[in-house]
Amino acid sequence: MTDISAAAGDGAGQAPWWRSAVFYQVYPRSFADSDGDGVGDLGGLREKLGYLELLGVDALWICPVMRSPMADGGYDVSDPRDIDPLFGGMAAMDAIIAEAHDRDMRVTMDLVPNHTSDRHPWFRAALAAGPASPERARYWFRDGRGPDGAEPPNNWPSIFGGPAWTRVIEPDGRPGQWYLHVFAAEQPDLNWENPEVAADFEQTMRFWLDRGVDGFRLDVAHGMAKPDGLPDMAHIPTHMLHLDDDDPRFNNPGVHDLHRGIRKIINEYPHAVSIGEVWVHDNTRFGEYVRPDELHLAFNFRLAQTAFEPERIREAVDNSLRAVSQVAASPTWTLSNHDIEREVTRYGGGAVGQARARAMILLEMALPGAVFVYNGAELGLPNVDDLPEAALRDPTWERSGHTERGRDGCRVPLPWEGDRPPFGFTTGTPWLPMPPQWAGLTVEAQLERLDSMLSLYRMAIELRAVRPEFAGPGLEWYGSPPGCLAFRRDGGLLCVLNATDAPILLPAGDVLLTSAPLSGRKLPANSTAWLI
Ligand code: TEU
Repeated sequence: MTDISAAAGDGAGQAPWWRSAVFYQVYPRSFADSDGDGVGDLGGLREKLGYLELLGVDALWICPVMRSPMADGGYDVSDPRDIDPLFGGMAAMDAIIAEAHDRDMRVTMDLVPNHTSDRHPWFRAALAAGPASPERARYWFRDGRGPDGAEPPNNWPSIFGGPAWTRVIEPDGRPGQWYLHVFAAEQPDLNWENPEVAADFEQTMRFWLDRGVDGFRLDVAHGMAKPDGLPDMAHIPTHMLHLDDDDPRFNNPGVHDLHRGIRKIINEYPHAVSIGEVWVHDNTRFGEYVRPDELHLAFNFRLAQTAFEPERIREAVDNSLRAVSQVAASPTWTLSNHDIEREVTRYGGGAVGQARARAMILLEMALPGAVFVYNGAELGLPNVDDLPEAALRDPTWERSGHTERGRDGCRVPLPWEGDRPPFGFTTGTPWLPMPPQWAGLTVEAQLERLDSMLSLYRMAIELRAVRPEFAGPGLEWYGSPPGCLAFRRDGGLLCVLNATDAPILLPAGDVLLTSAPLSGRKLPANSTAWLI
């Protein structure tokens, strides 16, 4: 393997590379297109690795690129050990691994253990084999309720809307059993109680680790175990984002044994990291996922769910630190991803949204732990909320009966250069339309401007990597005026955020970086300063 795998950082006393890494999340469909079909691909990513090196990120997290019919943007996998031709096939992935490593960047892949595509050979075989077959035992097939089995086996809704069950036509041509899909009908849930499922996942992990990847983001890591008897839900959530911790579809205790099994395998690859997508509110339950023999890291979404209000931000930070400190794990920070409205929009949009997103990225980069940057955040892209209905691709749109537009608004392709769509993203027609107003947000427009979002990200990432003031796992809150926040890192960095609508006087110290220009020693509204 290349030398960066050798320098794994797991030797005696050395912190593992991922503990305070900046990960860059690539949503491949939307990053860069190399073949003109309008959908981003690994060839496009390869051409932009120099850009990511310039940005200064330590690692990539590449959303699913395995073979898929693309019913959910690749989260419906029909062959987990091959790269979809849409993304350039296996050769393109091998090139990414090699060239990213040459540039000292780690490569992590998104794996989808909770479900497969309905076109996966296992699911096709399950349909053909009929009830009570070993083929069906890899999924959750059940008879329906009601006299003729015409009602779903329980009342669970799918996260994307509609019931979480679909009835199949049996080999004899009659309507028969139902299968469980917590997400789209094209994503049948796997039954992890079946040892074949774990064995196959082991093969998948080894396949990629042996090819040189540095770890995985595990999709729906909190959903892989199902409760005994698949009981009805007590409360049906009205919106897919408002899930509570007692939702029987997620966070069942059996999930921890599954993560222990996964960790045992990953431990054979000491440089590799496992990062779980874990949606759970309670700290103790969150901490359970990152115990020493489970996941290395888990996404904590508190900050991404927090308004631009100092008390709430402080609570979110404290909460995330507490959740991991109970089990001596590392915190993770994220402001957005491919499922969440972009932060510029969340913080109010326009100039205020931009200013606050700038302030928040400095706050986030000042925190101890790993940081995840979603592609396009470094350009200050807003959500695109006016996509024409005909353009929407998220399965949520159809499944919700056109009541929820879904997540396409945060997945619009990245603008690279030029003054009109498709801004160098593709030579063809982008899979989602790109707003003409993004001319000022292209990489080209921002690269040379010191006051751009892109330059702020570059400076913040570099300072975070090289300055000793960012050392240490802890932080201490400082007294600060109402509407402000201030904390000091063990290494001495002081981070001050001004969320009031007026300038504040900075405390003593040398200014390392600010998210907005100072006037004298005054930090403007909606901005953050780093002092040493
Ligand atoms: O998301 C799992 C998940 O729980 C989210 O779907 C979330 O509740 C929803 O997106 C509302 O924001 C993961 C992936 O991140 C997502 O893109 C996939 O669609 C989903 O799994 C199914 O694989």
